Amino acid sequence: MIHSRYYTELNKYEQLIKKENRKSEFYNGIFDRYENPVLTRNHAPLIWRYDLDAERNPFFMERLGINAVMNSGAIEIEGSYYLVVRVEGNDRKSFFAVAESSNGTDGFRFWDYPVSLPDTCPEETNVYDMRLTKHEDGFIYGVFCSEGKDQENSDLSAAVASAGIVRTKDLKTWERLDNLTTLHSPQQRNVALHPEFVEGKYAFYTRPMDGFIETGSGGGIGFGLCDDIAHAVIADEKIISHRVYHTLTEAKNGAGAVPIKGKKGWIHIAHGVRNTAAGLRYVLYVFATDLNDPSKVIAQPSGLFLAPLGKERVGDVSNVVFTNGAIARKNGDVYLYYASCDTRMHVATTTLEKLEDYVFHTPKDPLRSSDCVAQRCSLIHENLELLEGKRKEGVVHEN
Ligand code: M1P
Repeated sequence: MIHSRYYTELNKYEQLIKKENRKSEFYNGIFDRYENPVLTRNHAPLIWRYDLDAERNPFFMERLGINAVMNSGAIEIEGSYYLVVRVEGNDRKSFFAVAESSNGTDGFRFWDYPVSLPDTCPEETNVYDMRLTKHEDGFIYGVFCSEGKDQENSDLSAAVASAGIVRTKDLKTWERLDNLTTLHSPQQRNVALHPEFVEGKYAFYTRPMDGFIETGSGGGIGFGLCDDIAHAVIADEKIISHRVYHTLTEAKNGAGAVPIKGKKGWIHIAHGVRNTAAGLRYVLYVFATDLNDPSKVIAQPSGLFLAPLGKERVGDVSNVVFTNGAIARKNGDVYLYYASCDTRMHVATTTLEKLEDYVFHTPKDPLRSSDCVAQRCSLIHENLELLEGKRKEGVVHEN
């Protein structure tokens, strides 16, 4: 018999899924934020968490709880919005699950079963943060972090991260390919596959790291080519977005959503990390690369694009926003999916036109306070002149 409490919880669950999500009051002209997260751990279906049988579960307890839903790959297929979500169980292991919405901003509902990845790596303890690439070869690729214990290090927390690769056509059946090998980098995380061939090869954004947490000599977001996606080996990585002293990328950075093809360049929405007395702070930043040479940065606006705000600032790993998925629609709308604090998923919406305006017209970071003041004073001066001109004309407010 099904436990009677199930129906109460189901009612709450359905109310949550059906809750409309509206644009919030937040304004910066660049993107819109939304009032509610698009996914929380409460969006995990009841059948994932409870044993519904009243005899086996007389107190209707969660048997397999879900702790968080976060860092999701994103893709549009035939007008529907899909997130391949990193779901973290109460046991701290992550897995992937598909959540689907008809409008991209609310109504996300998980499919009944999570993704069952082919279990080809016995050393793999945890998987997370899948970037989805609709590649011109016809497949949808998922590149994710495959993590296992560092067997050569007696420190219990020592781990090794590498990039796992899967491909699918329907998000249901997944073929696992070899993990990526990078000849000059011992560890990799935040790897994403570029959607087009470059010089006839598969092109990856990488993040070379010496260790599991610290990137060490890994200088930033890398770029490398490989011939065979089924046995991907990158011999050379070129750093394209560097870590820079006293900027938001000082501690580390990493590729985020798979780059979006604009009119003037590839738009990259990445994350940058700085260290603070309160721990690491993760924000998003944007840069553009050349349409013909995606390894060449052609624009790099100053500063952060999106930072944790208000309720977004608190969670399992506070002061973090992280993206690994965006959807750019044919009509120019862009849906950026980001997680806050490794806890929940949000959406921000904008357009490709606005993103390009942002990336190509936001001033560069002058890198020194004195130059930043001069940069700001120049903006203030121009604005005051404009306002003064209008005042002389007798115009107080313009609509
Ligand atoms: O906890 C914040 C993020 O930390 C890692 O990102 P990075 O490799 O750049 O430090 C990732 O594990 C990511 O999942 C997590 O959100």
